[in-house]
Amino acid sequence: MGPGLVSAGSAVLVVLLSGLSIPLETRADSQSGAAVYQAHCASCHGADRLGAMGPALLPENLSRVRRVQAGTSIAEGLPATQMPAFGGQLSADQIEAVVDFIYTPLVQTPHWVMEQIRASHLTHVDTATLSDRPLFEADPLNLFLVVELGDHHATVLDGDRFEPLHRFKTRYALHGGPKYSPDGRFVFLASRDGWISRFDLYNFKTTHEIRAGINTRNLAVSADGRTVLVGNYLPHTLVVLRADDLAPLQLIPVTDGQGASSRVSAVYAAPRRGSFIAALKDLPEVWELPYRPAPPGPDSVASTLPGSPAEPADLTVRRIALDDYLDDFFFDPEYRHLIGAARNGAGQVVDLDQGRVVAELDLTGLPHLGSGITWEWEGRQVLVTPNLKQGSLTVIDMESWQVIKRIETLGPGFFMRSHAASRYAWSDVFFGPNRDAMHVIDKSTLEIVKTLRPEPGKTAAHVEFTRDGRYLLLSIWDPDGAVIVYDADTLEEIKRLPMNKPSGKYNVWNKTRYESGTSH
Ligand code: DHE
Repeated sequence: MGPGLVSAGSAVLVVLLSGLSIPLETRADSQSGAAVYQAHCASCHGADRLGAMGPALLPENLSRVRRVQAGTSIAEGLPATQMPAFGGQLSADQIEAVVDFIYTPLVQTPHWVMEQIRASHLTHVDTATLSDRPLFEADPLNLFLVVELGDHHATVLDGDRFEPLHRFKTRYALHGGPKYSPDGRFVFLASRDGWISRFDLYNFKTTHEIRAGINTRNLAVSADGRTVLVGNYLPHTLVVLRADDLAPLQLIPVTDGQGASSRVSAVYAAPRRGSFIAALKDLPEVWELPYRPAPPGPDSVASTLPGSPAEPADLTVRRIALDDYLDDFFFDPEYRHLIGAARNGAGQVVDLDQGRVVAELDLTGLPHLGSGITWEWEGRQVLVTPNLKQGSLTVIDMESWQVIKRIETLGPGFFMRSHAASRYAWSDVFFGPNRDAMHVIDKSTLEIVKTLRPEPGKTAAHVEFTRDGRYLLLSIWDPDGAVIVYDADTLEEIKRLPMNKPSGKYNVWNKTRYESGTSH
């Protein structure tokens, strides 16, 4: 559900947001800023400034952005985001006015407390009536969920026959990878406006929903399948939910204990540590939140520990101090190291056991570590990451943390993918004139061996492999788009399925098994 403007045109705007009622009284000197905002910014950032497709624009969420930088971003756009340049349409005075406006506090600080979270909880079906076997003929572990951003739907795809099995409406503007329960039956989806949905893939039904925040980043599911953790931009909170029915269990304010609070950059499950990791945007800290003792070995990654208590326990926070902020990050396969980068490109390696920074990384531009993948190269493990600002991929030795190679590409990229069974890695060119190109990299030579242009003029992005790694799906990121199936070895096109701006695609097996070639 998107935020709705109920009354506009006066100095006091009132917004109703499924339970949120916020007077948006603005100071007289920001009136023209308010008008410019409504005309040019509201469609993405929300009429209420609480975020929609774009992030919330409030002083508490702009603490790291100087006013002059905000003005530059409005005039020139912001690299690696959907933020366009308005310099051609707005005068310098108008830009200044809108900057004033977004730095003006709302009369009432928006809050979304436990009582409101609890009141938003929805049960859509009586789960006792649901089948515990799939109601379709297909391998349930080789399904794909394809998010179609164009009309806010998701398609469930049979990963063997490449046929759609079901299509359903999602909340407005899903963002971040949906996360599966360890058995692959349930998928958890997060929308930018805070709604968390639990969808049953065996029965094709949304079972429960809850609004965990006003402007949400993403969610993570614990490896034992019992707990969901949600990270928010607004308010500055983490929300713990019971995975069985999304009942809210705990609300954790994200503060340093001395008056400063922070947006959450992202949350992840670190299965072998038995914990969640939360990266913070406005505090130079990373938080670890253990939910149970770490399981004994790699095979127990997706299992429930015998003797686990019936209710997930309260999470406690272990704080790890950093040298810099973490805007984007990546884990090594053992979840021992966290490799993080700030938006200025500085990279640091945090040893999560020791709780300290152990290496600096020679990164430039804006590395997109969240889309990095690992593979073995000449007897060592390498991390390869696209760059949101530069036309290159960075190959990093994961023992020495030295950069081995920068692979030149046709432009900045967003997503990378491979599979243990494939000799190739795929990397898109998401930005610029070559955004219709997709590079194929030979993992043994670290060279681009082929550049495909699946639909000239339309963005080609985001690849995901089938469970066995023999085929892969690629998005044509356009309302009149498609998911294209390729043979991972011959690189030949196999099939084209029309879709409405398909963004990410998520294979149940690869996600629940933490396949090294995909994001987690
Ligand atoms: Fe994303 C994942 C952050 C803009 C599409 N994006 C993520 C994750 C983070 C992140 C931290 C990992 C969470 C997860 O998967 O659980 N994204 C950011 C930003 O900071 C940024 C640059 C600005 C913002 O608006 O928040 C940003 N992202 C975008 C887009 O503009 C994209 C292209 C379109 C959209 O949906 O808004 C986009 N992001 C995605 C997708 C994933 C994602 C498809 C999941 C990738 C995956 O394969 O797992």
